[in-house]
Amino acid sequence: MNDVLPRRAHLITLEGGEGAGKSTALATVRDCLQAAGCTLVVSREPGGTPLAEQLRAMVLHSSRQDDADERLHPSAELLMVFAARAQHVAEVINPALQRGDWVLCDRFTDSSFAYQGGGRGLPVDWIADLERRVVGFVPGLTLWLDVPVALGRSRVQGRGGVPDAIEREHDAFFERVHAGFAARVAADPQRFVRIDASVPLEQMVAEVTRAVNAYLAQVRR
Ligand code: Z5A
Repeated sequence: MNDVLPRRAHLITLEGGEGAGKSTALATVRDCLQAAGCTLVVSREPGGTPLAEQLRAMVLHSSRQDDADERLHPSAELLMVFAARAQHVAEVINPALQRGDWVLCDRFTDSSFAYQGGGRGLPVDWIADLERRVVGFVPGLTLWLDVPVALGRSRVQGRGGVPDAIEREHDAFFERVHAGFAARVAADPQRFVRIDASVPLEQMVAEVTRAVNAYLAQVRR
């Protein structure tokens, strides 16, 4: 499915469940790329442009509580993350790649397969179709920060604040998300590097650094 879409070597994405340590990994990848002299755009999904950030707020802060008058339907959620992505790809990612810059993105299309496909149970072929029509390419490298659901959730529990629409979901949802990521990795093992995110942060940082430097060496060969 994925293998028919071209890769964009200068696009690196980070994926993972809650509490996987994406913030630390993002800073690590950014540092590696900058140390190698790469001109870099750092972005995130959903979001990355003013309009896409508005869509992000609508998706994450919509009421999915049981007592809400109107819930965001899973297919509406999928279309909204892809609407945000369409904007982000057109306004930020494509122009940066065309300039020859690097793009580092905190989450990308794999999150839609994991959350809306795995978590919400929407058909994977819908998502693949949207990916093909709206995006048309896959990253050159995707780091999957793999952490067991219970450990990841325990890390973010003390964070405070009002949980968003996805954070309010139950463990079973996050187990399906995890399985969704694992299926993506299994389907495209050359693009993904699995990072063990259950280890102490310094160890995770070392693993991320190794993976990015190996990738840079391969791309620049
Ligand atoms: N979403 C979607 O549904 N469909 C889509 O297509 C896309 C996204 C693109 C927002 O993403 C939501 O959007 C996300 C999926 C959905 N929902 N969820 N859940 P986000 O990336 O903005 O939100 P997030 O996943 O909740 O990010 P996060 O909580 O910031 O995760 P994190 O970056 O992995 O967590 P962290 O801040 O780096 O770490 C959390 C804490 O754990 C922190 O105190 C760390 O110090 C600690 N930590 C992390 N790693 C370690 C290790 N190794 N040891 C010890 N402590 C650690």
